[in-house]
Amino acid sequence: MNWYLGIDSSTQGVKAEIIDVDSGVIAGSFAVNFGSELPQYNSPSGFLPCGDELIRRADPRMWLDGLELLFAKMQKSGLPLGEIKGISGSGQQHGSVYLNREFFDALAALPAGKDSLAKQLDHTFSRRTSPIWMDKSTAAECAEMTAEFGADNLRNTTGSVAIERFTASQIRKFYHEDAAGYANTAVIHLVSSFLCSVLCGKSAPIDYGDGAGMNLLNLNTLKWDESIAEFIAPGLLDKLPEVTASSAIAGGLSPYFERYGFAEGIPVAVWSGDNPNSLVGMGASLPGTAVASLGTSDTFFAAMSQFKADPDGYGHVFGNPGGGFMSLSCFTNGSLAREKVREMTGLNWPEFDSAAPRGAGGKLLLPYFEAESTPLRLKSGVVSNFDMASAAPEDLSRAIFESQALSMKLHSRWIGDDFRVLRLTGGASRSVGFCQVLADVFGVDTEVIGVSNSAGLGAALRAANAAGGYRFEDLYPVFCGAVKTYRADKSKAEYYRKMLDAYAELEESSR
Ligand code: XUL
Repeated sequence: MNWYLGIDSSTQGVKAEIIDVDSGVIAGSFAVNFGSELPQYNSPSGFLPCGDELIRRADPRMWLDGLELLFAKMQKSGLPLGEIKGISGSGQQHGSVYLNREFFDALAALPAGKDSLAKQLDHTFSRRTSPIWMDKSTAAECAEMTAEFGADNLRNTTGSVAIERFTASQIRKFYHEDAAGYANTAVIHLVSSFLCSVLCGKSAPIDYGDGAGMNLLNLNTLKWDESIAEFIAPGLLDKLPEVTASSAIAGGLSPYFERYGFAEGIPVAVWSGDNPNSLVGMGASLPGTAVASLGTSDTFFAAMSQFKADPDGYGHVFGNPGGGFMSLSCFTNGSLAREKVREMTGLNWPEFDSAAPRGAGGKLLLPYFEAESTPLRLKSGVVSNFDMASAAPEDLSRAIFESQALSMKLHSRWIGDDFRVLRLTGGASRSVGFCQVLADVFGVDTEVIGVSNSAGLGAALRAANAAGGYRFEDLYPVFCGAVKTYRADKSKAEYYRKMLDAYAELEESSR
C-alpha cells in the first residue's frame, strides 16, 4: 500500500487526508475543531478573544494538542497507519512561533518523555502566544518598513508591500514590546515549520511557499534578505530557520509518533502554507490553470513561472510548491457581499442564483460592505452606477456576480492571462449563476473541483511527490478531477471587455 498523509493546521482546526496512490482514493479524512474539542484553550474561533479587534493571537500548545487528538482519532479508526510512507503538511500562513534555546534539546528528547507534546515543549516558548494571519495590529511597524525601504522596493524584493499580517512586522512589534522576550528567542518558526519540526524531532526549514508570506524572503535570490531582517530586529537572521524548496525532505518521523501506530523514520517533507498547498490540491501548480476560492472572502491564485510583483501593490507572490511562483489576491467582500445583496432582494439562494441571467446588463457595484483589501479601501462603503434600492432582484443578482468577477479579472491582470482554465472551490462554487458569469467574464472554461480540503489534499500530494517520487502531472487527473464544467460563452466577450473598462472607471472614481 502506498499511502501518504497530508495534515492541514488551519485557523479553526486541524485536518488530515490520507491518500492511497495505488487505488487513487482518499483512504481516510479526519478533523479536530479547536473551539469545540479543546475548550480549555478558550478559543472558540481558533484564536484568543481580545478586546482589541486588531489583535489576533493563538496559544501554540493548542496546535500541538490538536495534532495529537487528530492522531488519536486516526489510530482509533483502525486504519493501518503503519502503511503511511510519507507525511507533509499545511499551516495557516504568516503566524509565528517563538522558541528559546531549550527547544532543540526538548525536540530530541520527545520520544523518551511520557507527557504530551504540549507539556514537553511548554517551557520552550519564549512568547506564550502566537500572532496569526488575522492580526492587523502592526500598522506602525509596516509604516516604518515602508519609510525605510519604500513600497516598490519591498514589493519587488519580497513579493508584497509591508502587510500587517505578514511575519516581519509582527516580529518587529514583538521586539519593540518585549525586547527581553525577543533576546530570549533562539528561533522563530512559522506555524508550518513549527509543526514540521515537532514531527521530525529537530528544527525544520521554512519552504519558499510559506517563507514568501513573511516580507523577509528575497524572491530574486530565494534567500532571507539580510538588510530587511537586520532592520526588523537585531540578530533576526540568526533566529530564522533555513529556507528551502517545498520538495525537500525535512527529516524522518520522530519515534515519539510510534505511539500512534506510525512507522518510525518515514520521510517528512517540509510543510508549506495553506495557499501554496491549495494550489497543489486544486491541481493547479502547473502553469495554465488559475483558481478562485469562493468563501467568506474570495481568493484568486495561479502559478507563475517568473517572479513579478503586482504593480498596484495589492497582490502577493509566494513560492509555488511545484516550482516557480504563485500569485495570490484576497478579496475581502466575497460571500459576505453576495449574501448582503441577496438579503436586499428578499430571495432565497436558489432563486437569487438563478435570477442573474434575466437581469439587465450594464449595472455595476463596488461591493465594499466591509473595508476591502483588493483594491485597498480602509473604510467600508458600497458604490454603484445604478439605484440599488429600487433595482429589480434579477438586476441586483446579475450586478453583484458580474461586478465581483470583473474585479477579480481586473486585479489579476498583472499575472498575465495565459491560463486556459479557471478552477473553482469553496461554498459559492455551488452557485450556478456565479460560476457561469465567471466563465464568461474570464472567457475560459471554468471547472468546479470536488475537493473540500484542498490544503490537506495538497499536502498529501506533496508528500507523495517528495517522499514517493510521484509526479504532480500523474497525480492530478486521479485526485483533482473536475466535477462540473462551465463553458465560456464567447459571444459575450465584447460586452465584458467594455464592462471591464466601466468597472475600472467606477473603481477609479471611488478612490
Ligand atoms: C493569505 C492569508 C490567509 C491565511 C489563511 O495571505 O492570510 O489565506 O493563509 O489561513
